[in-house]
Amino acid sequence: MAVEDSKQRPRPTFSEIPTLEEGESKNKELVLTLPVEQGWVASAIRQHQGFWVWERVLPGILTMQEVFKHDPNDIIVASLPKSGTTWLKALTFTIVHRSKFSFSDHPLLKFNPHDCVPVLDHTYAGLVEQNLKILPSPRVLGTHTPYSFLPEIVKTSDCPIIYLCRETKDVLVSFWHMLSARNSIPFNQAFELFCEGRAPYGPIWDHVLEYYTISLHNQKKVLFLKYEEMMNDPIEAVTRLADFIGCPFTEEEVKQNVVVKVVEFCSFNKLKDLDVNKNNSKNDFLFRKAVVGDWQNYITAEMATKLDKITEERLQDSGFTY
Ligand code: PAP
Repeated sequence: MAVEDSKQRPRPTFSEIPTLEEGESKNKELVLTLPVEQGWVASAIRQHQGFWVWERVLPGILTMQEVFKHDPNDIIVASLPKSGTTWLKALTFTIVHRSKFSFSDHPLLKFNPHDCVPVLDHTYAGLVEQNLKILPSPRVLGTHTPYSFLPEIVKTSDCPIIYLCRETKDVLVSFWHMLSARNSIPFNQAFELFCEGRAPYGPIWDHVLEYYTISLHNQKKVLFLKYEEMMNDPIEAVTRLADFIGCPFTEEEVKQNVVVKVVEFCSFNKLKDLDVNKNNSKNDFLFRKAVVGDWQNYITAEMATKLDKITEERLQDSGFTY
């Protein structure tokens, strides 16, 4: 099994991620000249072509644009961080490779979804060691980059892209929990930066709208999914996902409950309780609560009104609502 052949290397925690100076990228000099925001403490973010990206990741994204070797069978899963990426990766990987791997002997029982579906941005930034050549075919590849930052071949070829978005306030709360486990950025500070659009991969509304717009104009290119809808009806989402990537469930599979089995296999409780994900503090932020509307426990009504108003303004005329 190709995934098993790879050397399992722990995913780095924030504190273990090498600094830009230690990372390998010929684009780092360029990145260091870009506008900077230091407020996120974990790492600076730099502004490039309208978007803010971690300083240590952006050189990798620029390198990826130049050297990415596309396989015609590639499938891309894209999202803003904390939008349900881990879930989408698990589902897509399981659906695509369902004839290869049985549920009882499956890579996801031994590897975190991010090891089965690498984040291209981090791989090209040298932040994770992942040999893209040994992934089972078709490769499922992840990214947090805006659509406009994707390698040209990904945009111009038939490569399908699945995008998952999540309600802004829940993304912020999930994101802040991930960061606060590693540094002490106060929630209010994170909130203000978020509102100003100065958040990693933000402004988040622009990120969502880029993919949303493509999904409207080219339904074969981008499948646009919403976390809340998936939580509400995962069977429907999984069925759409399988149809979109060209491996629909057969009548026989439906009769044998394969769709339900995929949903259960990739469910929050199932993944969270696996040893590979459980006994590993760095996975805590990947499997935290998975509750729609958890923001209500952290964001005051006044803050919610402010962020909702900004969201409404930023999405105005786009036709998109969360
Ligand atoms: P990442 O950007 O670090 O990869 P990502 O997977 O996008 O994180 O988002 C993590 C969120 O998805 C967590 O939300 P929370 O902080 O509000 O709890 C996590 O709990 C949730 N999540 C992870 N796996 C699943 C799943 N199988 N089903 C539903 N939600 C999930």
